[in-house]
Amino acid sequence: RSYRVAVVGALGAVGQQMVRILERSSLAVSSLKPLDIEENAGKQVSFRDKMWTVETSGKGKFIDVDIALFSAGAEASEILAPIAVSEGAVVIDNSSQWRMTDGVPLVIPEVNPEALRSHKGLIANPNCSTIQMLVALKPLHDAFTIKRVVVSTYQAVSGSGAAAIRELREQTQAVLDGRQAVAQVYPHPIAFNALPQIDVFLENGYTKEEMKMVNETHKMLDPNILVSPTAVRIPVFRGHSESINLEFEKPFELEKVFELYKHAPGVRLVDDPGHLAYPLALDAEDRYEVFVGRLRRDPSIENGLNMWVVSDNLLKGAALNTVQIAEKLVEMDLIGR
Ligand code: 11C
Repeated sequence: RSYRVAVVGALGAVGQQMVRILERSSLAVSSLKPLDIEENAGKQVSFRDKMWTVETSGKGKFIDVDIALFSAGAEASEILAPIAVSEGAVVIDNSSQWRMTDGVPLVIPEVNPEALRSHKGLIANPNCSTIQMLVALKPLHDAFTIKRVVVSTYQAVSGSGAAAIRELREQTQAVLDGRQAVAQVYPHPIAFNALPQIDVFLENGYTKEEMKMVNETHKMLDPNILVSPTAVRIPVFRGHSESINLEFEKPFELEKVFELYKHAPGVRLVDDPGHLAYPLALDAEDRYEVFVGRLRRDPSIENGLNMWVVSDNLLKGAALNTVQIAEKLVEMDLIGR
């Protein structure tokens, strides 16, 4: 069987990656329908040696679609995802709109694929910083039971989309030229800076990005894990890095952690301090894996571990995980019609 696939937001930073990842995947795609905002209608998208014309998204556009990959933002998704589902498509949504809604599976294929079985047409793709953290945490939680996570993120500007990528480039050039850096996307200059704010502040003093890491971890991995997050934007174009401190319930051997990571799905271990080898954002670009390294026992508590985790936020953090969910749905025979 082959599938008719739509990509909503096909010309955005993540949407373009979705088309590329889909092109490389083994999914049998009989047609691609790129959908985007009105001003992009009529543009062409190349997919598997053919050009496909961009149309505006809206009512009636999903009647001939089996799988719709959404990356058009939460507002668009709120309106369009229910329309697509009612027209018979299975929607995999990359926005934050539906992630915490009861009855909507939130899925990382390496972590909780079984949650897909209960889907009712809509599946949510998690936040990028949560995805890479949980791919790294899952094998350790299974082995030693994680009690508490303290995580600090170092996030790339591409997480905020194409305008933020331009902003970092322009501000960097301005500073090097001795001109004033103009901030538009972020509330402060991002060039040569580190901003301890990602997304808006909530009443509890945490940002929305930080609370996504808490809530999504509880929904996908274990509601009993305590999560203490700080999310920081840094002047890197692509690839989120995370410093993660774990406290386990059970005692553990460091060698066992290395052993687990040698075989963990979706993980690539890069940990050779003798040769100055550890995960780097620059090395993660355009790669599918979650890179794990700097593994070391936390000397300040009994069963503690420190680590450094890096992944391409546009791929495993977004487009790749979405396509992998589609592949999993097909593998598990969960796409009806
Ligand atoms: C960032 N994590 O890097 C965000 C981007 O909830 O899908 C993704 C926002 C989301 O800014």
